[in-house]
Order: sequence, then C-alpha cells, then structure tokens
Amino acid sequence: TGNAGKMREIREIMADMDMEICSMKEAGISLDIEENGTTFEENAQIKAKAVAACTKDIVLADDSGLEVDYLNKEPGVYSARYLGEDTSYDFKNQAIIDKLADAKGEERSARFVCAIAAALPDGRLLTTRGTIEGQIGYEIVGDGGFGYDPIFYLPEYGVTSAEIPIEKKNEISHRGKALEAMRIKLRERL
Ligand code: ITT
Repeated sequence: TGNAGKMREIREIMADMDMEICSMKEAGISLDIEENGTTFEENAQIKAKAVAACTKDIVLADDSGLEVDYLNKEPGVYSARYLGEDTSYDFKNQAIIDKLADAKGEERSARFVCAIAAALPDGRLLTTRGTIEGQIGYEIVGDGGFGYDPIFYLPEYGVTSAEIPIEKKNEISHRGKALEAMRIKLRERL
C-alpha cells in the first residue's frame, strides 16, 4: 500500500508476527499499479502480484472500501477515486451525507470491506476478506483513522470509527479481520 493510514493499522496488527513489516516505499519499490479489477479481491491480487515481481519476500496487498447500501454499494472499489482522485475526504464525506439526506435509520446501512492478498515467493497467492457493518452518520465526526472513518457510525459503540482508539479499530475493523485471517493462513502454510 501507499496509503499511510492503512500502513499504520497494518503495522499495529502485525506487530507480534516474527517478521519485519515494511511499506512498498520502504522496500525501495516504486510502482504505479493500475487497479482495474471489479472486486476488492481482484484488486488486492493485482497489487500483490505486481509488487511480487520486484522482490523475493512475502508481499501483502490490501484493497478496501466503503459500500453504502442506499447508493447501490457505491463507492465500493472506487472509494479512493470517488468524485475525483484529488477531492478531499471532507468533500467526499459531505457529498455522501448529502446524498443520504432522505435516508433514515436502517436505510443508512453501510460496511467497510477489506480484501488482503498475499503473494508468496513460490508463486502461491492467498486471499482473505473482512467486513464491518455500520451506518452513515449525519455529520462528519472525529479526527482519528482516515478516509471515510468520520462518517462511519458504529451503532454498538455510539461513535464513528474516527473516534475510537487505533487498537480498538484494529480489533473490530474489516482490515483487522482480514489480516487476522491472513495471519492464520500464513501460519498454516509457511
Ligand atoms: P493503496 O492502493 O496504495 O493501498 P488506496 O488508498 O488507493 O491505497 P484503495 O484503492 O484500497 O487504497 O482505496 C481504499 C479507500 O477506501 C481508502 O482510500 C479510503 O478512502 C477507504 N477506506 C478503506 N479502509 C478504510 C478505513 O479503515 N477507514 C476509512 N476509509 C477507508
């Protein structure tokens, strides 16, 4: 990943693996990968395979995004590029809130989805998926997390995912679950 927010979370989650975790940039790899898949899994695999061509180490790639049911699961795989690649998350988040002006309660359901792909040095490709259910809030709240966290309301906690500590987010999040599943798969197969 080239996303600093994701990188912080991945590092935290994988902290007790007996492995050195480094970002693509830290590994000295600079690639502009076209994410032209139609599913999170496909895009994660595209990223993992592209980077695997440059290293003999294990490569983990994440593809994730927000599905808003009222918007037919948009922005989905286009989450990072939604309403333009260079628009701020304040803009994207406010636009989603505005589009849901007429949606009430359950109609505001949404989820974060994360697919993790691991490319192993012997050519094997492993994939896992994790999700977290929530609702689109009525305003932008919180300054933790990144991206769509300030509008992702967690009914059980009464706050957005931008208001909870990183350790808590990693325990319950789509990325936390997909990475935990990957950690188990890697332990079984390495
Ligand atoms: P890489 O491809 O380099 O990993 P990216 O940000 O372009 O970085 P994606 O294509 O997977 O990554 O886009 C995912 C977008 O979905 C991300 O930029 C956020 O806008 C959103 N997203 C994913 N996980 C999120 C989370 O935990 N909290 C908030 N927003 C999230």
